[in-house]
Amino acid sequence: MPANLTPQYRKAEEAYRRASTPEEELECLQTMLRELPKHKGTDKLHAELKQKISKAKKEQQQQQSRRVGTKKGGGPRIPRQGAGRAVIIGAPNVGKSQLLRAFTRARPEVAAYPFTTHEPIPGMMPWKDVMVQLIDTPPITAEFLEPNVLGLIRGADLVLLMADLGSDDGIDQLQAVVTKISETRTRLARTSYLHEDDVGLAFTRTFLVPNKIDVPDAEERLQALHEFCLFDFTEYVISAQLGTGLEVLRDAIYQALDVVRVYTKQPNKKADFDRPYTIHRGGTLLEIAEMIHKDFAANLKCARIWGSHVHDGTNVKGDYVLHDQDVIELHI
Ligand SMILES: Nc1nc2c(ncn2[C@@H]2O[C@H](COP(=O)(O)OP(=O)(O)OP(=O)(O)O)[C@@H](O)[C@H]2O)c(=O)[nH]1
Ligand SMILES: [Mg+2]
Repeated sequence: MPANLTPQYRKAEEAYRRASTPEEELECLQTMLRELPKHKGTDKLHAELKQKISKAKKEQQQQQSRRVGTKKGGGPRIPRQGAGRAVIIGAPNVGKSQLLRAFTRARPEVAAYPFTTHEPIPGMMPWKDVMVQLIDTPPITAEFLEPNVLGLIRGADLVLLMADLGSDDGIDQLQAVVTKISETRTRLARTSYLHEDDVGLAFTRTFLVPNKIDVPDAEERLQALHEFCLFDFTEYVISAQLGTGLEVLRDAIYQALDVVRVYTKQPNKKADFDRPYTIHRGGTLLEIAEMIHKDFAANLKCARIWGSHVHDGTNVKGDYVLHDQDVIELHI
C-alpha cells in the first residue's frame, strides 16, 4: 500500500467507487492519477490507473457509438436524493418491492410470481426529519443479473440483500445471488471499501435481510440459512408484509449512512428546522457551505454555531467539525 496518498486522491477514489457511468469513472481515475504521489511504492498503482483509464475511455467511446440511433439501455438514471442511498437486491419473489412499499410512498407492483420488477424503482424512506433513498431492483438469479443493478450496488451507501424465508428454495436462491455478484468487480461486504491493490474492485456494505418471518417454518429456514450460509453481514430479520422488524431496520439503514444533520439559520432569524442538510460524520463547516452554495464556500468569513458541543452562537472557522443537529449561521 503506497503511503501518503493525498486527501484529494482519497476523495476521488471514493467517488470512483460510487461512479455508475464510464464518464464518471474516467473523471475520477484521471484525478487519482494526477494526485498519486510518484515514488517507487506507487509504480504498480500508477500502471494500473493508466490501464483503467484507457479501458474507461474505450467503454465511453463504445457507449457513445451505441447511443447513436439506439435506445439507451438500463432505463433512466436515478439521481441521488436525500441523506444517502440503499439498494434492495435479491432473488425473485423475496419481497423487495414489498419492502419498498412498506418504507416509502413508492408503489411498485408486488405479485406472487417471480420477475415482477423489470427496472429499478426509487422511493424515499423517512427517518425522523430526513429522507433516505431506497431503490427496488429487478431480481438476480444464477442466469440473470442486469448490469445496471451492479452500477447501483457500486454507487450505493448500503445494500439490503433480501432472503426468502417463505420458500424451501430461499437458501439456494440467496447463495446464487451472492455467487453471481462475486463473479463481478462489484462485491458485497460487511463494510464499504476499495481493494487496495486491485483498482476497480469495489465492495459495498451489505445487510442481510431475511424476509417473511411471519410464515410457518420461517424460523427453521432461518436456522438452516445460518448453518449453510457463512456470511458475515449484519442481519435484520423482517416481515415486510406485517411490519415485523421494520423499525429496527429503518434505524439501522440511517445509522449505516454515518451522517450528521445540520440546520441553517439567517442572522437575527429563527433556525430552519424543516429540512436539515446531511453531511458525512467528520465533515466540516466548509464542506456544508459548499453544499449549500458555492458562493458561501468561496466567500465564507466566519460562522456561528448553536449545538451540543459549543456555547450558543460560538464563532467558528471553516475547519469546524460539525455535530449532529448543529445549527449554523454563515457569514460571507
Ligand atoms: N407472507 C409474506 N409474504 C410476503 C412478504 N413480503 C412479500 N411477500 C409476498 O411475496 C411475493 C413477492 O413479493 P414482491 O415484493 O413482489 O417480491 P420481489 O422480490 O419484488 O419479486 P420480483 O420483483 O419478482 O423480483 C408477494 O406475493 C408478496 O405478497 C412477507 O413479509 N410475508
Ligand atoms: Mg419486485
